[in-house]
Amino acid sequence: MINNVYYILKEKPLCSTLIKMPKYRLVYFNARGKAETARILFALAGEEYEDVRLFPDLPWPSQEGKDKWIETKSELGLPFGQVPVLDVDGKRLCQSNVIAKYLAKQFGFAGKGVWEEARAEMISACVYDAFQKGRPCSLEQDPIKKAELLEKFLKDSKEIMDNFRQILEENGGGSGFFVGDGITWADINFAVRIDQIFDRIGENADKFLKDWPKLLALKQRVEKYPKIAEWIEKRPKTTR
Ligand SMILES: N[C@@H](CCC(=O)N[C@@H](CS)C(=O)NCC(=O)O)C(=O)O
Repeated sequence: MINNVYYILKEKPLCSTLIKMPKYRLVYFNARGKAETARILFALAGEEYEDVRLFPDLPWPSQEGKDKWIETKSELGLPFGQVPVLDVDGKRLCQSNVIAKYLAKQFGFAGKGVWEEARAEMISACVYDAFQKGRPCSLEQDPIKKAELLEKFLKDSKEIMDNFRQILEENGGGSGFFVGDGITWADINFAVRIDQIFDRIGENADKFLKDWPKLLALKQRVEKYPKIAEWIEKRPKTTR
């Protein structure tokens, strides 16, 4: 029954060699949203996983989609009733940043040592907070209130971008990454989540970032990693 609502993007037999590889399954809606950082980490690491997308044929947001979600979610075994959920050999994790950090540690993109790991986590938490601020605007239906919320979000975001710029520049001048000397899940989170929220509010993240050229260059650096670029090219095209 549950399998009928799943869209399995890739269904390949997992490693059958002598080394037992963990079997990963990532469950989310048919959107980039809070699952995309994890998907990019899988792409960057070249790791197999099942990209499970719930109700790909139902429009979202719609009453039909919401009804189907309420009807189905109790059957999915979600630890706290929300997605994304990562299933690792039948054990489950929720919370997008926890999932991303777990995968980053598994695949070597969490930062080197305790301090870099903590900095990457700090930046990811700030990315989450910064872009959650766009949600009221993205959900508002009244055009006048929406315009007011958009103005406030863009104004608040300018201050936050200055903070991100400063943190980036503190790390060797700002032409590398947020933490250490290589890409971490913090850079990926920044690049992914800014696109996602700006798309949701009908704005363009790259256009907005023109006033912070080093942040724009960081985003483009992340997107140009060959394995990431390949995933961006082939992933399902979704509006959010
Ligand atoms: N803090 C959580 C929030 C998860 C969340 O809000 N998930 C939404 C989808 S983006 C959800 O499951 N909504 C359906 C529901 O709450 O019933 C995270 O980062 O994973």
